[in-house]
Amino acid sequence: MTRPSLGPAGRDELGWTLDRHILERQRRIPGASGDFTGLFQSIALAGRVIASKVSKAGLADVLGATGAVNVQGETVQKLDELANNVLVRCVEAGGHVCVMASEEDETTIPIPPQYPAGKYVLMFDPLDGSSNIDVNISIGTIFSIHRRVTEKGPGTERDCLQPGFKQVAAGYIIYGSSTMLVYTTGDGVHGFTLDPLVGEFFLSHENIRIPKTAPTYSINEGNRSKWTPGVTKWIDTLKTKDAPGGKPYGLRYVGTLVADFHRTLLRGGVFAYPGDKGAPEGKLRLLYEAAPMALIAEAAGGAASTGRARVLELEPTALHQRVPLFIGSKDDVALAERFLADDA
Ligand code: AHM
Ligand code: MG
Repeated sequence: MTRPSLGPAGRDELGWTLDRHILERQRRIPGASGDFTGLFQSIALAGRVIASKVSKAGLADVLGATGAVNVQGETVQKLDELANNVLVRCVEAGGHVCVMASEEDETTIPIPPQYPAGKYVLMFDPLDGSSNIDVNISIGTIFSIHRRVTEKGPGTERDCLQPGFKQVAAGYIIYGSSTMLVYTTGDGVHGFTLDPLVGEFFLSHENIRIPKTAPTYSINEGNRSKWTPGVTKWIDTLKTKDAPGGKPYGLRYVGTLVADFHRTLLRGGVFAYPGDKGAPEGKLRLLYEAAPMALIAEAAGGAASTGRARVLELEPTALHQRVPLFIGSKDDVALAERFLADDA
């Protein structure tokens, strides 16, 4: 039987699966052990399981709260807990990671002693956008992968508290009108769409580049009374013809970081969750929200800032540390930084 020849990129009509994409990259690294590929496969499996639960959420008694409150003081939704458990279970036995950390767990998540400790560290927000779960609006999973810094044995918090530029890879899965996994290892950002019938992620968005600027801003305007003068002046300017391009910017805000970031990545513009008078450190968490998105933004040609500093250079001091975030098109983030300099 003859097989059709492969296309210019070495692909045929079967498409390019996530597994194959990662494997091809692994082969380019001399001496690669396959650990990273294995870890990625576990994360993708967790993503497929969570996507399947999310898509049936209204039918499967997984909506609503568990009655618990997490370390952040937020109500834990049943799907938060389910996604957290799925990720831990999918990854812990693989021997690829030495420790994990999650938005839902106060301390690091150890690897059970019956499994080998691997060389990577995985941190995640299992279900981002909790407030949108029960109303059928896009939610997501965010993940960040580091190499361990401790020598051997069980991983520790020290393995987690590394600056973002040291991430080996970062990505997110968006459970939207379709499920997509977007990731970077620092050189290029690639998006894969889940074919739910085949149960596989296929490459759909190769080498995503974020536009240099675009007329969209994304911020919770309800917090305006608490904003600093710099943030207020910046947003007010974006709404007038003094905005870049000479026309007012449009507003888009979902309230799920993964969804707001995904749109910003593909279309350009800027997403912001600033610090304010009540909470100068903002709302979003550095290690498993801001830093992974920052790695993706920069790898796509965009930028991520606290308003004063590059997110990827921050030295974390605590697992659940929060950080102000301005992320998206390079020129739009730079403009925010210029306005925020007034707050100094
Ligand atoms: P979560 O991880 O508990 O869902 O909280 C983080 C979410 C982000 O997804 C989103 O950008 C932000 O909180 C929205 O906050 P707000 O409702 O204050 O606008
Ligand atoms: Mg979150």
